[in-house]
Amino acid sequence: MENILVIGSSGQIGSELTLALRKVYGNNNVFATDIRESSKEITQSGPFHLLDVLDEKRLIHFVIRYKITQIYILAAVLSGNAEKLPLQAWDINMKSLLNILDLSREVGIKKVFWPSSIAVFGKTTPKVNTPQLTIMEPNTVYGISKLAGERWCEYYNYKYDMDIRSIRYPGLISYKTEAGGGTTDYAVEIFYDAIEKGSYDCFLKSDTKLPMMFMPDAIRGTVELMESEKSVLKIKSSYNLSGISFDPQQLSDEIKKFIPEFKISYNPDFRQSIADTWPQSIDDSNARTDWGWKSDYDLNKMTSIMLEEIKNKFETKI
Ligand code: AKB
Repeated sequence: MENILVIGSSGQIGSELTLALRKVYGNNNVFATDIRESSKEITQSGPFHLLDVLDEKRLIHFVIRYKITQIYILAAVLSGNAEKLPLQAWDINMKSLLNILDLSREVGIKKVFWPSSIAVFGKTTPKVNTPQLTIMEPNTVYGISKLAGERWCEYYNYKYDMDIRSIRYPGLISYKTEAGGGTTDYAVEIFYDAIEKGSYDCFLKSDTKLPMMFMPDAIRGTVELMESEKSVLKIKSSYNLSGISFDPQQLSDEIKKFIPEFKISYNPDFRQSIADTWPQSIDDSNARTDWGWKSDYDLNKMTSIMLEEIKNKFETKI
């Protein structure tokens, strides 16, 4: 039997991944934790505990008490926020991972999942169809912490023969929990403003093309990676994963197909210089070959679901 610990169940990924894991492993076997309260869907469908990943003593006590066998560590400070408080962000992003890696080695956790990001790439990386293995000189604190994290994951995998798995997520687009502090967040905010105000003032330039992914793809990809046989997984650091690539103008044009009067304006801020260092599209052939990854959602399908679901959200609030 598996007992799964999810750290960061209130965040954008955690709020959906926890529910998906409960479907696979059973509600009572997936322990949701965060430093803040999670949604009712999570707290009412299975165990939820307030837990700080930086509190090593409580963490180890928790893992032993609930006989945890797998850990998903999703707590992180994202790219935009990390630039505001670089040293704190580095501290949180690295300490949380290292606490889990070392605890997992000590108590013999079977599998660990840790999210990396397209932020591991930088200005000197080829921008189009960015390969799995390429120049990696990230120019943001978040990117530096993710690249260092990948190296630590690979190190623990080889040195201690552990099973730590990871994905370099593109910008994630979802409607259940809003993103917070990232550079790709515009692609979530735009849907809320399109419905609420009929317009959006974008903090990136119109032609800033970035790799993105609809959350259902990201969740399925994560579960599929974690369910794969260890022997097929050749990448021991983190897998490139590709969904949809688009720029703000293309997203706005797609929204206009559903809301013809929608208007977009552009007012780039500090996040533009972060986005300028990231790839435009990702080559995920290693993930396709090793564990059969394939994305399901294109721009049109994602836009139509996002608009529908966010409209429902506003209507049920009224
Ligand atoms: C961010 O924008 O910081 C994140 C990411 C691409 O990892 N969404």
